[in-house]
Amino acid sequence: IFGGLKVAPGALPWQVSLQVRPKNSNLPFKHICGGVLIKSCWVLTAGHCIEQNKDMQVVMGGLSLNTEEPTEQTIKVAEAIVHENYRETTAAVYNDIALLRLSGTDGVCANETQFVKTACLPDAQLPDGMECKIAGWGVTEDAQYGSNHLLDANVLLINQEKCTEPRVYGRVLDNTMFCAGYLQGGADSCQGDSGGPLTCQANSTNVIYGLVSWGDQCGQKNKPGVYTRVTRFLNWIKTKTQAAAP
Ligand code: 4AZ
Repeated sequence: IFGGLKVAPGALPWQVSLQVRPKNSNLPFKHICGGVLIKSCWVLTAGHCIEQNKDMQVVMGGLSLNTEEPTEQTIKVAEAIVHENYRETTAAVYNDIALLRLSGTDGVCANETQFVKTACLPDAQLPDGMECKIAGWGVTEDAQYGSNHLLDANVLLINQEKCTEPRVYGRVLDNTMFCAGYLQGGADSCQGDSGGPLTCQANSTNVIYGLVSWGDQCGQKNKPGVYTRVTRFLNWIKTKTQAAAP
């Protein structure tokens, strides 16, 4: 996160760290992406965060990546479901969304606490210019390998036509994505924040409106962060999370 501040305990209880290691190894798990808890056994993340032939786990309820905190819950990923139309080109990433089914029994995986809670899905489009929040352990202006402490920053929802202008991203942007941040440069998501939440307050409820997806560098003028438009995937999320239930 560029232009971020340290998150306080319990402030973003749906934020997760997605971590991987080579299959069947004893190497330490490494943070690769963010994610967001939407149900006890389901985490939403970006499609480009899924690495095949790796063991995956999620850590939730923690703020620091290099210390084990008593508030943390670590759960193995049983299955990763990448969107059927996920596609990466040199210009953009399309349908950049995936679901992680967590391991557990009888539909209980994450336990709800003050530090671990699900986020709501959005039910409507939100207005341009609205202030929303991004968070993650990714690259900052001072830390090129990422931040040990969870950071967050406020960003503004950017008009789709504005973000499709040639000087911004042009026509590679489609309706499964939206831009947020500042066209003059400033607060932004960056590498390692991918898959993490962009949350907005709608009717005094936090909704997971976007997932960190891509962008041309970080914090640069006319190159705001691009987010997966979660409202376009509500049916997909519903279908997949219901189909695999016991
Ligand atoms: C990345 O490399 C990445 N500024 C993520 C987000 C942004 C740029 C790059 C947005 O994963």
